[in-house]
Amino acid sequence: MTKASVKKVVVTAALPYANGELHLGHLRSTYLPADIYTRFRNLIGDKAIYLCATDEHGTPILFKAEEEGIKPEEYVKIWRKDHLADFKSVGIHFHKFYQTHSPEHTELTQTLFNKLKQHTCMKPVKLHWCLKCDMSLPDRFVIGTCPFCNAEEQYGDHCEACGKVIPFGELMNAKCKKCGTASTIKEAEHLFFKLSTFSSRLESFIHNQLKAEKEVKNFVMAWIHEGLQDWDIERHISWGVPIPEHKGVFYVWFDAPIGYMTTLQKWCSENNEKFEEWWNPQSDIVHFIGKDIVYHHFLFWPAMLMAAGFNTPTEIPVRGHLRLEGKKLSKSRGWYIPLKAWKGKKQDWEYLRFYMTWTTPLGMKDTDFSASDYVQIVNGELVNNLGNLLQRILKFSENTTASKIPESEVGEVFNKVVSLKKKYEKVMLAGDMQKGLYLTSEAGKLVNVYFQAKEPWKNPEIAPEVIRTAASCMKIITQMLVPFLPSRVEKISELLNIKVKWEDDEPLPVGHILRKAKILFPRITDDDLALIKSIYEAS
Ligand code: B3M
Ligand code: ZN
Repeated sequence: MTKASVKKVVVTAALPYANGELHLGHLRSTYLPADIYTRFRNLIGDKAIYLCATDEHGTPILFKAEEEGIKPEEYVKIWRKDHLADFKSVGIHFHKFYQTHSPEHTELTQTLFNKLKQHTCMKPVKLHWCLKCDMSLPDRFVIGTCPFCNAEEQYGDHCEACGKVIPFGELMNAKCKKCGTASTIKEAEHLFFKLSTFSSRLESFIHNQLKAEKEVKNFVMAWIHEGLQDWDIERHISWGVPIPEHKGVFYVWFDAPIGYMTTLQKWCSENNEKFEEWWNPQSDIVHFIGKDIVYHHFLFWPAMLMAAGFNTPTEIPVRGHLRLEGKKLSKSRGWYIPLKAWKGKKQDWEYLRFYMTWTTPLGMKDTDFSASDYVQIVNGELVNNLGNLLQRILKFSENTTASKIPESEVGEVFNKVVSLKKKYEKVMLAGDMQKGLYLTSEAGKLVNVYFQAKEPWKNPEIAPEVIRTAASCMKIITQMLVPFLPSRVEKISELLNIKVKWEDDEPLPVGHILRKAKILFPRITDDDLALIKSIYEAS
């Protein structure tokens, strides 16, 4: 398996707002699959970088900073630090993690705007206005009923129930979020991006170019067919990227995706690389997102790129929401698992990665985190299957050949494992980490069955074949585990005394020395289960 051509791969994950705790929902839909994907692309010999940043503008942040009586600059700094520590605690490795409130980002946003200016225009808008607070009420400052689906308690810009973007002033029964006063309408003029003129280009891009799940594409196509509205990109608040030659700042969703580029530019400047060599039609540009921001990534962002003369993303993998023990997450009610709590309860972050991947399909389907399911899956599929296999191989060879790979042919099961690895490469390239993990586990099961069926402890004449075959299979399985369990893989490699090389499909050489067995995968205990449940059950 040698690589025909090395691709440059820019992997991004949706930029987390710098205004609240990260939890397992974020990890599962976005940050973990993107991390695994990047590690996989590097494993197979591509040049992949994983970029992210805090999304620091917008009204919610301004609102919360005001509530806490600190400057928004100070406020986002606190959360940026918090996010970075949280990501680290579960092995999420970014090549660069930057921020949207930065001089580079302001400059790039304004440059990009200047390039697409001819696709903007001024239009009259109706602003929600609070007479009592004497201010306009953009986005999160106003709350009311969605004009499309009648869901109540929605913010002014985006309905969480139907996923649609709500045009300015059209939220119904609107009230000031701060003081509850019914809003009045004020006429004004705002800057609009002419999204409607991109309908047919977007349609063909999504249909013919973009790699994404069919169900997501269908969803987006329906929006296009209903007719796209031009997009109000101007706000009058004191926090954001100033619009050149205008009074306002950009709507946060205009500048946020440009943060992907800002971070790439920053990484390039720190690593002696050229932006144009990474953001171009030959490279892969892959945006990992959760399903609630499909509209922004499939429509606004590609249209902005087309308008400004940049190439569009190659692929947008989307994943659904996480529930907890069958119920919707609720931060206000404490019904969620913060990343911090996982670490706080001293739970294994790689076991978490394993479980989250095992239970997360590609596509919009929502799935559940259940503590007892977690224990069952990890103890069954990882500890019993893969962990015990490693243990068994090392112990048996220690007792039989003093840990030396003996002279012998390799059993047929080795070829089967190598062919599973080939399937794995295909599904992982298609962004389906769950299937990749299933194939890895299937390989482990095959080898366990082989070991068991041969009964080498009863049949010494077969022992050399079993040792060489099983240990060689374990080498291939270790390669497949790299993206999922980066830290364990280092330890397994030490025990097998190997260096992971993806293109190496050979059995271990005769005479190779294995190390002594060590427990790398302890079982999750009932105490652990109780600790995990204590994170949310008291609430
Ligand atoms: N900050 C987070 C969200 O809506 C938002 C993503 C921006 S990605 C450019 O999930
Ligand atoms: Zn008010």
